[in-house]
Amino acid sequence: MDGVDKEKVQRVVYEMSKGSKYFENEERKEAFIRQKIEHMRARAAKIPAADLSHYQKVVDKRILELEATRELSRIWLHVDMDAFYAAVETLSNPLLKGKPMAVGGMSMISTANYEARKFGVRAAMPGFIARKLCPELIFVPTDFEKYTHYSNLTRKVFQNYDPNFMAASLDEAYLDITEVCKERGISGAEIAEELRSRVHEETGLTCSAGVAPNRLLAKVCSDINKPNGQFVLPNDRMAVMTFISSLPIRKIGGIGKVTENILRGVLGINTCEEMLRKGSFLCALFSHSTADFFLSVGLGLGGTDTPEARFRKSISSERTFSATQDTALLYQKLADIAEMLSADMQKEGLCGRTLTLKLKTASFEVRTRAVTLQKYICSSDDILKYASRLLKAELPISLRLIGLRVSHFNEDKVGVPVDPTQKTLTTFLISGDASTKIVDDQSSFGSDLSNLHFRNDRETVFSVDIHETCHYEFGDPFKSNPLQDVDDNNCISSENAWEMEQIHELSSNKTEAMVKTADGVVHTLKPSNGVLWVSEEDSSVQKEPEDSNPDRLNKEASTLGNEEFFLSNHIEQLYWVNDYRCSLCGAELPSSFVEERQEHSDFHLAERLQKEESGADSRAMMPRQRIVPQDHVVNQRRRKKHKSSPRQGRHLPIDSFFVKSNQNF
Ligand code: DCP
Ligand code: MG
Repeated sequence: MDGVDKEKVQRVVYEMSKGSKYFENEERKEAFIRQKIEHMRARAAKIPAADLSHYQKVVDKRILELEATRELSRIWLHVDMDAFYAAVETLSNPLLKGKPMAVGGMSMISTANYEARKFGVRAAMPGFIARKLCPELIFVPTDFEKYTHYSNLTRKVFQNYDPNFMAASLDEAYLDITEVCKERGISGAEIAEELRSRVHEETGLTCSAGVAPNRLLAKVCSDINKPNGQFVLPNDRMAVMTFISSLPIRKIGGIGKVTENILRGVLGINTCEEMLRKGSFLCALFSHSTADFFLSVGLGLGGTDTPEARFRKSISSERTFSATQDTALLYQKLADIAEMLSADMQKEGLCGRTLTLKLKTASFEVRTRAVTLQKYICSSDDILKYASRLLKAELPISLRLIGLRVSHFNEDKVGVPVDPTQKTLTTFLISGDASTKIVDDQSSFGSDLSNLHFRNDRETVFSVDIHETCHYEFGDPFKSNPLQDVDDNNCISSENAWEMEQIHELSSNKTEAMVKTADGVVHTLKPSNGVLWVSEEDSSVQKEPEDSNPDRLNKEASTLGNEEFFLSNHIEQLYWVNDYRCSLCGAELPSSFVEERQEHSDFHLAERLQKEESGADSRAMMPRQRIVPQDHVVNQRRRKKHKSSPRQGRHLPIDSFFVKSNQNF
């Protein structure tokens, strides 16, 4: 915060905490990071020039592929309440207004109002240090019922702008405002203004908002004009690249202190743009998912899909490639996609009668063309026949992506599950990853049975953007933590570039193979639907649950003692065996059940922390209801009985490491 005397704050924190267990732990962690940086630096220095130029080629290719996935047609809004707990407490007690106050106690505070922040008081700081920094500081105990009440009021407002908004915590949410902007013919900035004033009317609280083409950027933007402000990043590639060029990496959700230190210490990377310049080293030193995440950050890419109801209404497949206008090549790609889609449909016993062609032109314009047929189709010949007609009408054209979707299923067909997401886990394994197929419930197509009905939409109607060669979605708070290998000392060594190449190779050859990476893990690579499914055979290697909070490990690292951290991370860390079974309790959850997985891993985390901690604070999140398979609902109910506060692990139980506490008063 501007105006904070940082040196004074550092000095006070140092003096107050010196000698405590917390302090010792911090020192151990720093020593460990320093050692790790040295080790990685030495490895970086030894990479032969020839290897680096090879990695550069791999990176250049990957950047093109990632660039082709850029989606600029959605408008995302991230909203974050200002000093949430403190503001709620001030509402109930107006005498607190204008005075420095913190919510929490002597051992730890949850947040502080902006008056207190001027003194360097901040969330997760022990209260006795906060009081030293600001002797006038008023402490108010936490009251989660109140925060939940106000959170619910804000959510009622969000609902009006995006009924499927994603709540990221009690005071944060992501809204896809594309449709509301279109319907009302107003800009994202205007929606943000309106939403903020409605939140204020309903609650008496202020919030800040960020508007951007994807969630990753929207979150960064909501922080820029805090408190009670907003920042809009236009849906324009140049604007995004300019914005990202000087953005410090730490501003990105998912890049915490440890990652920041490593990237800075090893490769001198400070800004997001530098990720691209150091791409060959990133590729050489990190696993392909981590390198991909870094590269996508350098390009300002982030999540744009809207995970909606889980009942499958459509199935699709798409491929990204370097832009081409070679007609023969385009037809060949179309044939490949038709074949993959048909195979996937047949595996699931699906037949549909609306076929949609999605095209992304060389200039990133997205077009969709759809046809509703009189008969249900599922063979590759049929799909190709109608898809070719749709494509023909667009020629000549230069494209970088083709996608096909089939919807309007014949659900009465014998043996076809009404909800195909309820298929057995064996089917999940055999068919690869359910998440690689696009699950869509936006099948608002014409239902005219009598005519062959063509539609021309100049909009993106595919709800999930997938990549040809990679099943990760990068840097998204709702998805995986691609930084696992940064923060847990498991960096895959330089062979991973080779692994990356293998993956690319495989996805085009449609074969299946085993790849052994330098860390000795055998990965089975299965191309499915144009996306590779990677399953780790060696269960001793930890894989971050797909859904965990991106910054959790950073938080854990700064929360737990080193021993605890490694214990948690290497022994008790939850991961998904064969990508669907929980390594800790055997519960089965396919990877497409992102929020359920999040909840599940949080349950284990809470369970573990309950054992480790005496008293923990909570930043409880109200998980939103999803339609899930029956067996999952049963498991979930069973689990919920035990679950007291699923998010207890999100914030720092610093107090358990402070033994000095009251002696300073
Ligand atoms: N919180 C917590 N422990 C933390 C961080 C936050 O208990 N380490 C709680 C208190 C916050 C609420 O979560 O009020 C929301 O967190 P934010 O990070 O959004 O912080 P604030 O809303 O307090 O402030 P800001 O204005 O910076 O968003
Ligand atoms: Mg907030």
